[in-house]
Amino acid sequence: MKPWVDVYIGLGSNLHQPLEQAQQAIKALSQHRHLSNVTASPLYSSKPVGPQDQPDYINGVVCCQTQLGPHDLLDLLQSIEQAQGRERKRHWGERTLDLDLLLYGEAQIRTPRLTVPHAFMLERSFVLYPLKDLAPDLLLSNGLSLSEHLTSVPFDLTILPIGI
Ligand code: A4P
Ligand code: MG
Repeated sequence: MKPWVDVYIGLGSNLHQPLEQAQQAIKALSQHRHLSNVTASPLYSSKPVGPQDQPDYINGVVCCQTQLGPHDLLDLLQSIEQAQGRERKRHWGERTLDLDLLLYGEAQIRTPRLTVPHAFMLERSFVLYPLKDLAPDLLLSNGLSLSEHLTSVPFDLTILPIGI
């Protein structure tokens, strides 16, 4: 039997009814037979990082367990992006749905298709604050706990009311 691994997935959307896109992605992850104990953070609205002439984003983080290997999990995430009409216009630009593999257990992965921990996660409030909602004591790759690291990351998000 393969071991179950705790994984964290970042969600982002700023096109075609982003809130519905995020909720639909959470539903797809929750119902997937290869994922268990799927838990979603609250959702947040955030100002775009990167080009500023694009709509605000909806962001959140999902935690779950899987026996899939990291590349099979990436395939699964990309298939959900495709199913929701994956549309990307430019690098760091607007997109229908972005599912990033943030953490795969404690693995450090660097292949042509996959960098884990996600390359920019330590700099991004829209990843770190929803991650803290799920796992405040998480130990980060810089040796700090998530809560310690967040003392130097300004909170610049708007939390959306629970239940939407
Ligand atoms: N890839 C490598 N590592 C990973 C990983 N850990 N998770 C590869 C997922 N994919 C990973 O992805 C390109 C390739 O990265 C994939 O095929 C996979 O093999 P992509 O999402 O199609 O690429 P992209 O659009 O060029 O950008 P990238 O670099 O993924 O963008 P980011 O870093 O995801 O940033 N502002 C706010 N407020 N909220 C956001 O969510 N998102 C972005 C996009 C920019 N600004 C934002 C937000
Ligand atoms: Mg991405």
